[in-house]
Amino acid sequence: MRVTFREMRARHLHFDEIGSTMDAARREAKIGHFLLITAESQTRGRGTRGRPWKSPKGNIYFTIAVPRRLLPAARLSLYPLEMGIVLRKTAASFLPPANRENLKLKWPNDLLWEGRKAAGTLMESTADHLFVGIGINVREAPSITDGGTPSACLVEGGAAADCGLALAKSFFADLQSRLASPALENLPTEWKAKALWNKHFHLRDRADRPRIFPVDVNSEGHLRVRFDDGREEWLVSEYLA
Ligand code: BT5
Repeated sequence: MRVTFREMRARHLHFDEIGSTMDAARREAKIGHFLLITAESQTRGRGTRGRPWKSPKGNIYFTIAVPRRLLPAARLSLYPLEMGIVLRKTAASFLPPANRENLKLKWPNDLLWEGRKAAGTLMESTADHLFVGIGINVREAPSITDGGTPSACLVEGGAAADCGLALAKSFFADLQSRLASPALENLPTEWKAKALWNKHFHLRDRADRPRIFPVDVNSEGHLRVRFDDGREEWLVSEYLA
């Protein structure tokens, strides 16, 4: 019998401090369960490609284990964009309505407040689960000294200083209900409507950190960028700072 999203069991574990919610989620995930691990601080928070994620108290750090067998392959390719859409929408619901449009996406799923990074997403997977790890700066915007995008926190946008845990739980519920519905056919269009355009970024991991402008996102979720000399390129995975 095929088990549907709505029949899945959900579990939540909360920690004051932890190494990384990604590792806890890997330890605790059980086949067929949605799992939410939340933490108030992390001692070994990580970003993509081994980069550190500063995780002081005052913010929220969480990982969701999504049972992989419920994710059709076709949906997986656009999953990073879909995570960004859900993250932006959930976070925006914690801001006063007048400020919500200032929350934008940076490809593929960073959350920007007034152009600075307020949340980042890390995706890892095993044969049974996809792990979606999110760090949201609620009260603290740590200083960024390693060449990454400058940081922001949601309190700057009017969020309540103590909303972190509620936000993580709300994202968990929103993600489950989103995944229970079919993927939107126009997902890239939906993503593009909420992204920050008309602003340059740098390709952080390339020699001389060339400056680019994001131009478009295609049906596979790739980003087209324009260099200062007019050249254009499609990016599949790359860090924009
Ligand atoms: C990310 O990586 O943006 C993914 C971050 C995912 C963190 C969550 S927290 C819960 C779960 N458990 C974990 O251990 N990780 C996940 P990336 O795009 O590679 O960005 C990393 C870069 O962001 C760093 O090199 C810094 O430049 C910058 N950075 C570090 N801490 C930050 C913070 N708190 N706020 C904004 N930027 C930060």
